[in-house]
Order: sequence, then structure tokens, then C-alpha cells
Amino acid sequence: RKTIRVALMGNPNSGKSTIFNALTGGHAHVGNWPGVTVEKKEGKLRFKDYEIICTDLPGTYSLTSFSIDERIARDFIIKEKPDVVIVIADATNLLRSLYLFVLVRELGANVVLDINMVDMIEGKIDINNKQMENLLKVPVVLTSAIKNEGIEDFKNAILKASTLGETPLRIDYGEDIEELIFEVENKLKSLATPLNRRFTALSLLQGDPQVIEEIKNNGFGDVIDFVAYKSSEFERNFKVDIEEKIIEYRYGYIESILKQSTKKLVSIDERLTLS
Ligand code: GDP
Ligand code: K
Repeated sequence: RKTIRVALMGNPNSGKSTIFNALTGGHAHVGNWPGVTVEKKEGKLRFKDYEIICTDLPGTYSLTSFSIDERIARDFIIKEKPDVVIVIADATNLLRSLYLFVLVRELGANVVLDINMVDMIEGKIDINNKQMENLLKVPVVLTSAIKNEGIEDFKNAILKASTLGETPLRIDYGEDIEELIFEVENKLKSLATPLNRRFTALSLLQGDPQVIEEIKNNGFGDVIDFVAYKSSEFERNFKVDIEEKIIEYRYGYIESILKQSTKKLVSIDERLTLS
């Protein structure tokens, strides 16, 4: 029997716990992440010839090291290297949910994108998940965890994703930022980091404290100075924070994906948009 190790990620309230229970039948081993009081849940299921071990990661919106939850999630992906990372997106808020997806794909993980809560958008938004799969190059499943719908598709998608081995997502950040990324990557050529070099460069441009610390500890303090200098130059020239600009490009990418793979059927009511 082969083992597939999967990690569950998602924004808070995306339905991650409900999915976890639907997958594992609620049999979980509950403990803490090392050194912190954040709960760690692990469960198993058997599917076809496989044993799938699920680790529930803390609910997060991003993957920086600014919060303990995000650090746990990111470190797990980088260090434990699960075979598949499941990103659970909330169908009623795809734009925001897919931000996390983008980060996980930039990290380079094998991903299954689960769009959950599809019962909430029935008759309002049509999601063409096959088209989305073609664009994102990862399996995309639609679930309504609360109704236990789509869970079988989900399990099949995990098997499929475990064999994919996709390269990290590369968003085009425009000439100026790309040039900076290139320069930073070059300066870090001789450094072995657990993150891929492009993600490391992006993290530095975003001022990620953990990555800065690591780079400094490895004797690359000059790169930190270089990034600081270039970032302020960028801000002087373009009147915008480089970090904001990076985020903007990510949302631009997500919007283009959504434009090509979803259709609004009627205008969504206020309550849904604001939730
Ligand atoms: P978590 O914070 O991501 O673990 O989210 P939970 O699993 O606790 O779910 C948050 C809320 O959404 C709960 O009230 C769930 O019952 C509900 N929920 C989860 N999945 C679905 C779904 O597919 N459809 C609907 N309508 N509600 C859901
Ligand atoms: K919860």
C-alpha cells in the first residue's frame, strides 16, 4: 500500500475542518505544533491502493512569516514536503481565496485546488473547473463539504496531483520587478535555501522577516542592503510600495484566471460579496 502525505490549507472559515472530517471520517490525532500552542490535527484514510495521511495546517490568508500560523504552514510545506497540498478556496470569495493558492504554487508545491461551498453560489456563479484546470495546470474540484458532495472527486484529484510534479508557478511581475528578482537571485546563487530562489527573492522584496534573518545568518547581509536600496528607489520612481505592487500582480493573475473560467449568472447579492 502506497502512502500519500497531504496538507490541508485554506483561509479561516473556508470549510477546512469540514473537509478534513469528510476525508478522514473524523478520526484525528490531535496535538500541538512543536513549541507553540497551535493545534495540529492529523488523520488517515484509505482510498484505492493508497493510504492518505492528512495534516491540517492552520487557516491562513498568506504565507509570510509575519504570523505564527503562516510560519507553521509555510515551514511545513518547505520542510516536510507533503506530496500534495490541498488549497481550499471559498466559492463565495474566489479572488481572496486564490491568493493563497498562488503563493503555494509559487513555492512549487503539487496542489489540488478545492473550491468549497459551491452550494452557496448555485444559480449565481458558474465555475468551469475543467477550464480552470487547464489554466492552472492542477486538478480543480468543486465540493460542498457540508453536503458531503464532491468528496470522491476530491480523493481522485489527490492521487492525480501526487504524480504531477509541476514546476513552480511563475507570474510575470513586469520589467522592473523582474529585473530586481533576477539580480537578487543572481546574488544568492551560491546560497542553498529551502525555498526556491525566486520565492526567496520575492520574500525579500516583501520584507519577510524570517527570510531576511536566514539570509543574514548565511552571510548575505549585503543582499539585504541591496534590496532595501532598490526598494526605496522603486518607491521613489513609481510612487508605490514594491510589496503592494507584487500583491497587485498576483491579484491581476487571479482575475485573469477567473475571467476565463467563471461566469456571473446574476449579480451576487451584497451579503455574499461582503461575507
Ligand atoms: P474552517 O475554519 O476552514 O475549518 O471552516 P469550518 O469547516 O469550520 O467551516 C466554517 C463554516 O462553514 C461552518 O459553519 C461549516 O458548517 C460551514 N461549511 C463548511 N463547508 C461548507 C459548504 O460546503 N457549504 C456551506 N454552505 N457551508 C459550509
Ligand atoms: K473552524
